[in-house]
Amino acid sequence: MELNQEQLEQFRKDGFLLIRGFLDQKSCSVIRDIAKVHLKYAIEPIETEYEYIGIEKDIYKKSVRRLRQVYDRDIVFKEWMENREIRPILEQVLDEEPILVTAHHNSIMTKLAHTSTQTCWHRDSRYWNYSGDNLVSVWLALGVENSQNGVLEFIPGSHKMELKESSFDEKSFFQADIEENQTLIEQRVSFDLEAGDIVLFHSELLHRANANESDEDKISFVYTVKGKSVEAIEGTRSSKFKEIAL
Ligand SMILES: O=C(O)CCC(=O)C(=O)O
Repeated sequence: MELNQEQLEQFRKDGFLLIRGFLDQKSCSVIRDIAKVHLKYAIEPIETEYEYIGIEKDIYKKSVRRLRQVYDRDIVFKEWMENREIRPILEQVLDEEPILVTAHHNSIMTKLAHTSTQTCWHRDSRYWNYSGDNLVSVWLALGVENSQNGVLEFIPGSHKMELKESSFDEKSFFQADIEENQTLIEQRVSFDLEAGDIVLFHSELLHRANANESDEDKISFVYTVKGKSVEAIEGTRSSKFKEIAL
């Protein structure tokens, strides 16, 4: 499959692109079922809500925010990350050979019912260390995602914006409660997703998500690819995990 010119231009302009119904329902449910087992037993490596927000509450200590390092957990996860159908698309958006990064994302990302917290506005580059910013993440919905259960929200075009340091807090979150950021935040967009929909988004794109206010867990898959010319900076977390040429 390849993107048409309009889709490619949209990705370049907005920094994200939604592709509906990319993965079939059967494959989604196989991935989801395996993910649920890993979530049920909180199989390491994981990130808990506590590790993300730092609030010392038992529910957050027990609540898995994401399963990390999923590439090596199960052949089914690996196969999705090495899916051949998506490769021409990745090559188009990166405009060079795609390399799978396992240091970042490489996750089953959740918003578990009743115990999740919001994800604040950020650029993924806040904790990534590369020689350039030609990195794109692939988000796969494994069920319904909407504003009630914490669907992703994006600020179109923010991947190209030069933003002031004062717009971010000490953890490099784009501050939602200061006047100077409101005009941009008002431009946010989101779209309801169904299992099998994918969203491609640029590493510099501002995005966030609400906590899950529904009674069902939200489970998604996210992995990242970089252009071949982009290099992980030595001595950082970004350089400590393998990369796979697709
Ligand atoms: O919480 C989410 O659903 C999104 C997570 C995210 O954007 C991230 O961890 O970089």
